[in-house]
Order: sequence, then structure tokens, then C-alpha cells
Amino acid sequence: MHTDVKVLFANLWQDYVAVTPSAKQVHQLLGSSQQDDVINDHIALRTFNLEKVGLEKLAAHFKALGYEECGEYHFEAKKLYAKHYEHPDRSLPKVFISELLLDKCSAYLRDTITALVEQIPAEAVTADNFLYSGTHWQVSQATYEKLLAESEYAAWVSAWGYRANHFTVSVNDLHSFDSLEQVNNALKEAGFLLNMSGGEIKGTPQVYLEQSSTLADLHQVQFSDVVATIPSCFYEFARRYAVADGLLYTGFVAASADKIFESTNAR
Ligand code: OOG
Ligand code: NI
Repeated sequence: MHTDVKVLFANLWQDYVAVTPSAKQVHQLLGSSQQDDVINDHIALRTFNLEKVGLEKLAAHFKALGYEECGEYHFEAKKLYAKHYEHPDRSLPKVFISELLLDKCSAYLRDTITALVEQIPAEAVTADNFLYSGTHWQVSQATYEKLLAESEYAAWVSAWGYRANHFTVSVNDLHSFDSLEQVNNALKEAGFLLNMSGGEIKGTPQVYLEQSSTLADLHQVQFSDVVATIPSCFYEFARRYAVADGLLYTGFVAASADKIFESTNAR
């Protein structure tokens, strides 16, 4: 496990930008002067509810660094379950971890994913680099396509493995933008495509959270048989509102998150 939380996020970021080149352009566009001006609200990770690599196994890396479990979320149609974690040091990004509930999926999907996960060496899961270690298996393009037909989420993890699925700009902390709408307009003018599922802005001030996201970059992936270009990772934008006690809401909104997942759908 990592001993330094800043090093963990730096490594997650480096791995993420390697397959999401647009993330650097997002920082150039929104940061007022340099990259450090963009503060991340949260990151998200994806996995399967298998004993070896379940949500809790990923969470253990963050808990060891002082993160605490704060909320849980259910996504019935997508067969997902998620929890979010916060650090006592509020300047650190929140962490959203989801898992696909394989017992609710087809025997084909369950068996295919179980066989992939069996190839991960047991010690890899607790190793320092697990959260940005990518795939530990080989998957063919045909298998990816077959998984995709049932679960976009399963297909994504089969292709990209363990890594940050997105980083999220904290719109509240941007100096040159006052609203999420302004941020979206700047992104669109710069040529970014936004995830329109559930509307360009998901959530409202009434649920204390507004979110938008880019459509995932299209990036080359090495399947066992061919190299192909598929959706990789995306950037999200979050604006939080104060709850009754004047502090910003720190949770997530399941109905909005349900649509954010679709940022990795095929264009
Ligand atoms: C997570 C989607 C949910 C949010 O901020 O609501 C989410 C994912 O796509 O893995 O990140
Ligand atoms: Ni998110």
C-alpha cells in the first residue's frame, strides 16, 4: 500500500493522462495560469464484486491513507453498487468506487470476467501500484464486443483494467468560471464533446450537486488479437452547493451518477 497520498494521486493522474490526452487540454482551458490551478473534486474507479478484487479491496488502499467510508449508492438497471470515501483533509479528492454485481449478470459474462480476474496474481491486489496497474489479462476484440453487448461497464474494465476512470474538476474552485454552464460552453467552444445522457447538466442546486462530463477520449488498446480504438477515460466537472449548515454537500447523487457512467459509451 502507498504511504503517501499525494504520490498515489500523482501516479493515478500520470496513468490516466497516458490514455486520456484531452485531460491536459482541459487543464489548460480551465486553469487560470498553470496546471496546479485545477483542483479535483473526486476520482472514480471501477471493479467487479469478486472476493479478490471487490470494491472493498480497492477501498483498502485509500482507507490505509486515512480515507473514510461516507455514502453508498445502488444502480439497479446497470447492476452496479458504489460507495464514496472522504479524507479528513478536505483538500484531497473524494473517491467514488463502484463494482459490477456479477451474480445479476449472464453466465457468459460472469464466467468470462471470473476467468480474467483469476489471472491477477494475489499479491498484485495489495501492491502499491494496483489502482493504476491496468489489465492483468489478455482479452480478444470479439470478447470485448460480446461483453459490450451486455454491459458497457464490464467491457470497459476488461479493456482498461485498474486505473482512474475519470478525474473531476471542482468548479467551485475555478477562478475564471462562475457556473457549470460557463464551463460547458468553454469546453464546447474548444471542440470537446459532452455526455448528453440525462441532459448536459445532471443534477440541480436542489440536490446540492450539478455535474457534466466529456465523452471519453478514443484511444488505442491492445487486444490479444488486434489493436483497436475504443473509449478510454473522460473528465468530469462538478459544482457543489451549500447544505443547510452552510458547508458544501460532499456526497453524490445516484440519478446523476447513473448518467455519468455513460460517458464511456461508444460515440
Ligand atoms: C462513475 C460514475 C459516477 C459521479 O461523479 O457521479 C460518478 C464511473 O463512471 O465509473 O463518477
Ligand atoms: Ni464522478
